[in-house]
Amino acid sequence: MNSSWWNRIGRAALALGLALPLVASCQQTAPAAPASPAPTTVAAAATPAPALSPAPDLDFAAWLEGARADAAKRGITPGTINLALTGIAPIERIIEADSRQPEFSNTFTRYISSAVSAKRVTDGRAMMAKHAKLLVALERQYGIPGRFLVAFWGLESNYGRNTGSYPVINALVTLAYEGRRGAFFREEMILALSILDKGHITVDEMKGSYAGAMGQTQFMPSTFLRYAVDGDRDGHADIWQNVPDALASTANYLNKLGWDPKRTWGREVRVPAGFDLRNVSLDVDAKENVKSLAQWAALGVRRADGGALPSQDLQAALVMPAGAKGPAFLLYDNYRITLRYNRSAFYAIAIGHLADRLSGAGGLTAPPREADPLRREEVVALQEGLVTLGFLTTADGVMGSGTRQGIRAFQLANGLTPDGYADRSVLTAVQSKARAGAS
Ligand SMILES: [Ca+2]
Repeated sequence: MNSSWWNRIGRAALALGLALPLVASCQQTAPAAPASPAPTTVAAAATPAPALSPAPDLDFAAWLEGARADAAKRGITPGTINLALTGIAPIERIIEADSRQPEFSNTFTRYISSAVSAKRVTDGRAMMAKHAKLLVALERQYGIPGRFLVAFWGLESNYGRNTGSYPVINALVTLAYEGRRGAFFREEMILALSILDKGHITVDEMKGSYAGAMGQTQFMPSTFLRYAVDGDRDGHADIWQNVPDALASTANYLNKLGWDPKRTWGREVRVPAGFDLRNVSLDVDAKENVKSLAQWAALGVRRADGGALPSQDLQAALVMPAGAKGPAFLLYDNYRITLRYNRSAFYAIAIGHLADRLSGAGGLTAPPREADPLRREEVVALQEGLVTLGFLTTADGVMGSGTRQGIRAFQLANGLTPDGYADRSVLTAVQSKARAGAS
């Protein structure tokens, strides 16, 4: 099930540093150390052990033996296996961060004001100028305009500044051993070992996010092996330190995913008064109600500045990520390509908007709609009300397209603005109707 529209706290959040509070807060919830004789405690305090290494764990030792055998079977050299997999232990704060559910759903306004901040625009424009020659060459070779490459670079790693400080092999070992998607991370671990084997990077330099997304492009090892390229032709694809390698790898990835070089991503638009909101797509993939630009124009949709839509033969979906009171966007195929990089509607819109800003465009014209995000328990309460009223089948705490469809059906049945947007006013309305029905 898709859950990433409102409730996203994945790679983009990591790239933006939003995971830091999680790491900080997990120190408060760390279990107390087992009682031990006073002299031992004093000795331990005098010589602090590495904070992240738990006591030796026989289960883990056995697991690691299996992983080493697997790696050998897959052709990883003994030297790499010994160097990368000797003496490591699961990293506790990764396990905690991976198992914690976000307390709040995010809002589009909060997300975009952080992802496309004034500083990120200024820095990105400086990067456009600094790497102008490289960007022209990459567009010629891969068909991706430089403003998009720099936008991905900006959101993934703040232009190479936040590439993640976790040792990638150890992080992947941790999640493979104890995480919720063990098989996935075990395979990524094997692939990361093979990147070391190929000599692209050393094990000490192979850093990334706690979930194993690596370097300035935040590629998982599988993505690296399929798409990373050696932009400056020195024999290594170094997405960690080398800007030509990182940007060429992003360009190659987008090209292989099918980016249309002749089109942009979409655009902010305005809808006329009385616009029928049943035309809005509530799906993260923006595949609901796809129409031609001519059809949208006939429904009264115009550019954000009030001008007529381009007269091109283009298919587009209309989304309103902050509901009817927020901005509206028409989204094209390259928006869906962007979702393949990171499956979040907020992320994909932010990439397109940042790219526009980098080539000189101004901010969004619709006034930002700020509202406190719903807490997880409020999302569940909203869903339970919708279930009671027959507009939803299950309450799973995840604000996905099914829940937004349920909200819109409730709004339509009750004469409310049918934008499928979850906020406290719709929560109150749903709960009040559910109580009335029960009494
Ligand atoms: Ca290189």
